[in-house]
Amino acid sequence: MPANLPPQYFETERKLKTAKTPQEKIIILEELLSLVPKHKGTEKLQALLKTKIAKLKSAAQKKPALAKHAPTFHIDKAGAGQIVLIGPPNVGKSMLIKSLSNANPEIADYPFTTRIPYPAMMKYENIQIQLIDTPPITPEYMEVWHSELIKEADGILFLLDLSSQNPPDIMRALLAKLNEKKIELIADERTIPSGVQFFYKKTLIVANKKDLPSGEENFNILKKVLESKFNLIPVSARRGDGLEYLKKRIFSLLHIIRVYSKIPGKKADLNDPYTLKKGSSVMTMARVVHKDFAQKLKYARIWSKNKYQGQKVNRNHILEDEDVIELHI
Ligand SMILES: Nc1nc2c(ncn2[C@@H]2O[C@H](COP(=O)(O)OP(=O)(O)OP(=O)(O)O)[C@@H](O)[C@H]2O)c(=O)[nH]1
Ligand SMILES: [Mg+2]
Repeated sequence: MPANLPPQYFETERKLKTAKTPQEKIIILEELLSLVPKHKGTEKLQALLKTKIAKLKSAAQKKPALAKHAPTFHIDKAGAGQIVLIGPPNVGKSMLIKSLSNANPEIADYPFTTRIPYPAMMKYENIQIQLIDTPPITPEYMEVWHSELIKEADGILFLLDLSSQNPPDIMRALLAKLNEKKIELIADERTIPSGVQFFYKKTLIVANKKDLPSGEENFNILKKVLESKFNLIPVSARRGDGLEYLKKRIFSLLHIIRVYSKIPGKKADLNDPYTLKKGSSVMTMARVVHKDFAQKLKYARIWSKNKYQGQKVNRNHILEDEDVIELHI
């Protein structure tokens, strides 16, 4: 019986030749398997594809965690914080980076377009936040450097594709994969549990491709399943929906505040904030401005959006976002 393979099968088969990692090959072979019409004439081909997938999967699992010459991709932090974008293949991670920054990463409609991490800077009001595009993660395989990158990040954006088959299942599988690497993603407002068992990482779920048919409907389904654990933000990286709101949420994910230093008698430079951890005091700011200031600090004057207009505060006063501070020594 003839196999009658669809033309799409042969197009996908061509991609197999350029696939470099076992992970890429598995995805392409699984795609091929889904394209094969299921009847007697294709039984041999189906079996062949399944064997190839099984072999690659078991080889990937046997691979030692740290190969002798494993590549490393540490990226130095820049700007007010470092956010790492992760997710399954083809969900639009690179397109989101492109839409949020001036970077120009490769974007394509096939999986594994991104092969190495790629840093970019996103402007948020008067600060810059570093975003890192990464290759996709699959339940089968994840590079050691990939988990290291996640462990070092100040926050995670986990992207899902609203037009894909079953985002909650994909997500569950990837969360389990991350757990294997001792990483636990948690909602941004949750307190980090004590104990050293896991690297807890504050995470926002970004549900992309809202512009595609049923995007909104699929988002509501996804939200119902995941909202007890995570905050979800619907966006279209391509059309731009939700991106301004996403930027605000990325800023809050970092748990930082911006404070401006002011010299007596002069205006503060509102384009040049110091970024400090939420909960920082006047003393922390003094230390960042200059170590002499910290030692000699007597008091500070504070101006804030709604509350203060030059009142004196002591060194333990807790600062809020956009406070203006005059340090007196
Ligand atoms: N309709 C629609 N398509 C999108 C959107 N974002 C990305 N895409 C498309 O989805 C495909 C994958 O986009 P990429 O940005 O390369 O996805 P990725 O997650 O970086 O993929 P990998 O690097 O392979 O993991 C491309 O064809 C994009 O044009 C979106 O918001 N809407
Ligand atoms: Mg990419």
